[in-house]
Amino acid sequence: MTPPTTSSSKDKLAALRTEIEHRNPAQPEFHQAVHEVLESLAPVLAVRDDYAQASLVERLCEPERQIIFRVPWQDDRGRVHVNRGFRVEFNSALGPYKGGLRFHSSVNLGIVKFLGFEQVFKNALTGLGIGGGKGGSDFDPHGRSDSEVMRFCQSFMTELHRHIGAHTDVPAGDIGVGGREIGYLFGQYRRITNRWESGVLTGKGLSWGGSAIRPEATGYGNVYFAAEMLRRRGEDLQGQTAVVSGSGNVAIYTIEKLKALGANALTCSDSGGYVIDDKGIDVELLKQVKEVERARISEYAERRGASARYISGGSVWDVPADIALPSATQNELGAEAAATLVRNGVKAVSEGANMPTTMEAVDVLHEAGVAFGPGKAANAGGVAVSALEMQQNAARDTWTPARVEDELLRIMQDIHHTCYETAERYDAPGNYVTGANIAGFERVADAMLAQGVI
Ligand code: NDP
Ligand code: 2IT
Repeated sequence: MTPPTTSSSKDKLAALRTEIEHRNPAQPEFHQAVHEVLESLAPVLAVRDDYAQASLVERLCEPERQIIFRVPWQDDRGRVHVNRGFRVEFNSALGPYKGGLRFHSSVNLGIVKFLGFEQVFKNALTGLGIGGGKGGSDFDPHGRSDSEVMRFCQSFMTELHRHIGAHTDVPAGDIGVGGREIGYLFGQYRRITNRWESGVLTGKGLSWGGSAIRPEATGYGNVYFAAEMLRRRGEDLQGQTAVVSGSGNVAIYTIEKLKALGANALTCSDSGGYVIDDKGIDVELLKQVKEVERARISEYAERRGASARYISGGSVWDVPADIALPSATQNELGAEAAATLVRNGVKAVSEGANMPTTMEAVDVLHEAGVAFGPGKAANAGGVAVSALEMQQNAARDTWTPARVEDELLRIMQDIHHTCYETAERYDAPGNYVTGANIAGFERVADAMLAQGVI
């Protein structure tokens, strides 16, 4: 038999992509995530015929298990609502399924599958023994009272509890799911199972099994990753300006760490518009508005004084800055926005969100020589500290914030190094997309190969 070449592997991967699109209709985000990974794998398959023989890519693109369930709940006026719940247990070759829950009106099976697929590679890159999964619901928490959110979470967990466990599947937060929701979910799990199984969820409160630095981890980690990319280019964060999108968990702690490392975030955004603050975003005010009051960012601009303006609609990427950290949602940064960033002299783009940059936009950035950190590497700090939370829970231990943050920094530097080296090894110097996809793939593929056809 003739050994595969990069070009014959490319043809096979293209055919596989077509088949996956056909078998998973109407799931554009899942198709996009698969496309982006398969695009990187031809040179690996060309030298690893054993991967091809074992149909590893085919198996990796098919979730191990997909759970869809009804979530009925009552609002404060007694009206009954019916939402849909999802948990996609994508791959457990490296450890229990691990990944967040997203509550957002846009959630559907294709979105959960894209997130679960990304999570498999991201979790492999952390090196911490966690498989990949994702879940959530099309429940929209905006404007819902605390008790409505609690009743929803209780109903969601009433079904989800039978599928999860510290050694099986360990959910956490994502869009619309933060400390409050994890609390309600954990309470219901404990009540139903009569078990203090702290390792079943991560993102818990500090006094009941949570880890220091977990709320901060994704944003802090992304800033560490951006700093590493800049360091490779002989620069650091000192004095750099940044454009940040989003105003939730990831954006807030991105802005906080940028400041701590001498940079200045000029913007934040939500689905209504964006804020530009000439003095730099005041993170304490942002926390007050978003985390305490759960208000909109227009409120931030109103209270901040003359330095800040709220722009309804518009594109946050129009604001000139040295680095960009998209931290809201998928496909929020398209080719046109990328071209604007390049025109404005951006040096690095590092993804806090999952798949915020379209493939066309990534091409624009690569062509212009901009350092681009893909989410599965750059935002892995959140799930990495989740894995550290699981370690602490298993040992009934509590680490100091300094210890967790040291570990986080080391893990982010290690992920950066792995992606950089892997890209070099596969003749794509400086291409962190290639590096992250191949390095994540190799780790999962080797474990799957060793564990047989299952
Ligand atoms: P939050 O719910 O805390 O914040 C989400 C932010 O993004 C809000 O400002 C929200 O604005 C905005 N947003 C959400 N959906 C849209 C949309 N369709 N269009 C425009 N803006 C939108 O979520 P997180 O900060 O936790 O998550 C942000 C991103 O980071 C997501 O892609 C998530 O998958 C990713 N991520 C999160 C991790 C975590 O640990 N939390 C870890 C790794 C990645 P609005 O209120 O108007 O909806
Ligand atoms: O996308 C992500 O990595 C997360 N939402 C965090 C997952 C986790 O299990 O901490």
